[in-house]
Amino acid sequence: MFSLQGKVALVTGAAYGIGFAIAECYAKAGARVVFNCRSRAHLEQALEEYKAKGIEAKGYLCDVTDDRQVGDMVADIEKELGSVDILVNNAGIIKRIPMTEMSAEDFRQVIDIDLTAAFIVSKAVLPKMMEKKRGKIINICSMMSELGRETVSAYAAAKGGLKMLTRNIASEYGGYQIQCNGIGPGYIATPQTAPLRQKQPDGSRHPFDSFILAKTPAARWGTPEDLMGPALFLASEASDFVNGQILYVDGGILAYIGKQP
Ligand code: NAP
Ligand code: GCO
Repeated sequence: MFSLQGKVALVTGAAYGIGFAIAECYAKAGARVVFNCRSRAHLEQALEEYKAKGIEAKGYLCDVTDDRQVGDMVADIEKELGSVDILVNNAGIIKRIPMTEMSAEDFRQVIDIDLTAAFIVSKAVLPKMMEKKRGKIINICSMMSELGRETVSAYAAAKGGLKMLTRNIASEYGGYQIQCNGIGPGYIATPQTAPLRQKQPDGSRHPFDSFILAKTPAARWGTPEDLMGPALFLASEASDFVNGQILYVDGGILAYIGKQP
């Protein structure tokens, strides 16, 4: 039920971090994995790292906000490996800037990568999924699909939008036996969150790091590997009647009011 044997899986932005762990897990479940990123250095290093794990991943230099580059990549995947059975819209960025100081250009860039790109890549793979009458799209959402906090207005707007794009794809294409679900990771230790965990000059924890430990019932940061099981579930036959859901993988953050004083 959890096998991905014979499936082609495209995980965007899987050069490192959460995407890399999801792609690794899919490869171990039998899928042929494809990823993309923007930096050639990241691409080459990732290819080495996949190889070191015994995974034959195919990597593309492709910016997910550019529909021409995405179209070329998807056409090439279809030619080389066959059409995409599983798409994970994982590529994302964050800009932590107070809203009153943020330029509209910065705001648009976050929306472009974290939201519009999921539309662009999904649109590129949907026609073949509709032809085959099966397919899985998994959007990597966030705590910020539900919650706000200081400095992340663009990110929260994008991830809130991505939750609704997920529900809309499920609504619009569910009849083709295509499932579109989201994963909402909690606070996961990756390069994206490294600044929030940086040690203080005196060696103590960053105040945000301590805040997250207190706010998470599991009392730890998540790891990219924590996303493997949920991502496999949503990519496999095991979730064929699950559609339009966001699975929060957050160590319990969203269930918790916070430590009493
Ligand atoms: P990360 O460590 O910063 O990795 C991001 C990946 O996306 C890299 O491979 C990056 O490679 C690629 N990327 C960025 N912009 C791209 C673009 N325009 N086109 C193609 N690739 C692009 O991030 P992460 O922490 O693993 O996060 C992965 C996803 O999970 C993101 O959507 C993030 O918002 C979400 N998320 C993260 C956390 C967390 O706590 N870490 C929690 C919830 C949700 P290049 O730089 O080479 O392009
Ligand atoms: C932040 C973090 C978050 C996480 C994640 C939470 O600055 O608050 O970077 O946004 O990355 O998305 O689920």
